[in-house]
Amino acid sequence: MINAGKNMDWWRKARFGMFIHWGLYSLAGGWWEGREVPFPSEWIMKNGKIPLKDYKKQAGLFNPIKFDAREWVKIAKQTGMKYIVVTAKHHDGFAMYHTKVSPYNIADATPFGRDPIRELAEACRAEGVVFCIYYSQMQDWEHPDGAGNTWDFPDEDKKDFGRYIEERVKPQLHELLTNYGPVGIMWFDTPYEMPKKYCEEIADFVRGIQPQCLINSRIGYGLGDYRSMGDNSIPVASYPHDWETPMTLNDSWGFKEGDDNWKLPETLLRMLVDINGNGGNFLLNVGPDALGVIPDRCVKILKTLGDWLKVNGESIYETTPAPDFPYVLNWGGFTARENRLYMHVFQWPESPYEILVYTFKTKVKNAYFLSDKSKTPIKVLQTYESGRDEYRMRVLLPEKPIDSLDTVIVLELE
Ligand code: FHN
Repeated sequence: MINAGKNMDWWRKARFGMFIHWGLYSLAGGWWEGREVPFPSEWIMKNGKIPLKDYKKQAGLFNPIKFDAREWVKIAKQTGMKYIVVTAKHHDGFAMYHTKVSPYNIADATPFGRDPIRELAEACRAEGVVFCIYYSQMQDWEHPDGAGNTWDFPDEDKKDFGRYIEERVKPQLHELLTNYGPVGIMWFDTPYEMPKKYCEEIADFVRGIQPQCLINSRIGYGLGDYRSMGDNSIPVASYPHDWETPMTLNDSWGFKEGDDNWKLPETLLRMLVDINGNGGNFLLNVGPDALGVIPDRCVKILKTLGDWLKVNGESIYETTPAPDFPYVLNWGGFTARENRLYMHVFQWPESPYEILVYTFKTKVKNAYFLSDKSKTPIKVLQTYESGRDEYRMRVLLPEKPIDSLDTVIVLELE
């Protein structure tokens, strides 16, 4: 990516963040006039071709009285997430903050009347979590010149995309970058066929106001600081630039009534390790409901991850891919930090309870379970293979795993 290196330090150390999709669509929850509109819920307006005048009426009913920014940030923190990316404006064009650019915003158009983005920014600062903003720069289904709304504004010839950028995007970005303190990432989305000129202008505009603010690759044309992989997609090998995988916890990004396809904690943990082990960050999404509550089931899953990270976080944060380790491993994977390699064992071996590891160029001087404070040594039998100039090791394990999710073994290298 373009600016790789610049300001990436905090991001590279973080490894795990929370994505939050929350907007007017959370009220409909994927259903319109008694009919389920196909996934995902934040696309309900477009997928259901809902006329803007009808969709807008939801604002009068949107009153998330249970919203508590501190609570959300605490959930993220207890899960071990180091940054939060929250939707300030998604494709529907409704601003979830108090913008003066348009009355179509949560503070002016709803009975709630508050500015959740401000409250979240403050809560993040208080809790030491990096505050980041999602902004849909191309699609805006409310602005007549924005992209995507072909049912209310069918006449493409009448659209002036440049006017939308000047009237809506830049003034809103200006507000978001000047009224809410330092922003860790300005997270853009779906640039599709957006002309390069506007992408460059927006990137320069953001950097002109907050030079330290990172921009993800969905700004388009390789102008970002790091690569956002496709939604829910994890590359199978390490990638030569900084990258991040955005992932849903169930199937929808926004809250969807009846979407119970929750991923299991063990699945998510394996994803976290696979992503970190290949040098990426994991941005895991939650979709709070219309009252402002992160669903219970979701909180429970996150708590399991958080409990594991409290014990094993050393093997995740600030890690890099393990050097010289090109093989796909069926038992789990590696992360690395300084002179330590972390073996994440998801699949415990059957008798004789040992894992064979090779291709290490350096000898292991000590091995122990990360959760074992006394660091009782684990037996590792090592043989040097001069032909291949590497060590072949047998890591001898007890019969049962120490952790039912992922047992981490530290290999301290000489
Ligand atoms: O269209 C959006 C979608 O609603 C969601 O915000 C995801 C998150 O990465 N991004 C787009 C699709 O890639």
